[in-house]
Amino acid sequence: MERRNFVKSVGLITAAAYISPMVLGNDQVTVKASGIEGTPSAEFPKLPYAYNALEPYIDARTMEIHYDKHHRAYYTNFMNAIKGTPLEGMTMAAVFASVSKQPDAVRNNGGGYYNHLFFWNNLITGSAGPSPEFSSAITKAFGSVDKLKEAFNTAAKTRFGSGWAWLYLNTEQNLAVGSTPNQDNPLMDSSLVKGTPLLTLDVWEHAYYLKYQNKRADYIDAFWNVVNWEEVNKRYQQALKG
Ligand code: MN3
Repeated sequence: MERRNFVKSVGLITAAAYISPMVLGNDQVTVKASGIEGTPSAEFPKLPYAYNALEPYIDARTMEIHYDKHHRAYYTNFMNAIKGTPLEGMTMAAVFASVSKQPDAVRNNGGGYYNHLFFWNNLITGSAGPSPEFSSAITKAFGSVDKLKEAFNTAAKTRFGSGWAWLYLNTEQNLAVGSTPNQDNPLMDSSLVKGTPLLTLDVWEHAYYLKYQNKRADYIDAFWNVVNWEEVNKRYQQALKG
C-alpha cells in the first residue's frame, strides 16, 4: 500500500473511532413518545446516551454495533415493509394487535424496531431504584423486589435461543414476568405472554456475546445495575390508567 493511502486510511479509522461517541454523546436522557407509544419515528431514533454510558455493565462496542447495525436494520426493514400499506401511519400497538395477519417481515422487523427502542429507554446509570409506591406493588405481586428479579432472571435465562425477558402488566392488570421468542413482545396478538410491557431485557447473543461470551447469567445480573426504574414506574402508572 502506498504510504499516502495508508496514512489516509489510518487517519479515517482514528477519526471515526474518536468522533462516534461524540456524535451521540448526549448525556441527557429523554424518552420520546414517538416510536414507543405512538407511530414509528420518521427518522431512526437517537440512542438516549453515549455508547459508553452503561460501562462497565454494557460495553461501548456492543452498544455501538447493537444500536447502529442491528437496531437500525430492523427499523429500516420495518419502514420498507409497511411502506404503501394500510399499516403506514398506524401506532406500533395497533400494528402489533393484528400482527398475526401480517407478513413475517412486519412481525420480525416491527418487533425488532420497537423492542430495542423500548430497551434503550429502560436503561440508565444511577437510578434510585423503584419508588416506594412501585416497590409495594412489586412486593404484592412477587413477595419482594428481589423475588421479582429472581423471577425475571429465570425467564431471561431459560428463554431458549434468542428472545426477550419482560416485566409487564397482564390483561388482568397484574404485574407478571415472562419471555418471548425472536423479536416478539407482549403487545402482539400472537404472543403467549400478553399485556403492557414495563421493562425488557434483550437476551439475543448479540446483546452480550462480545463482553460476556456464553455467560448469559452474568449479563443478566449486570443488567440490574442499569435499570431505569423511573421509566419503569412511569410506564406502570400509564398502564394502570389503560
Ligand atoms: Mn438486540
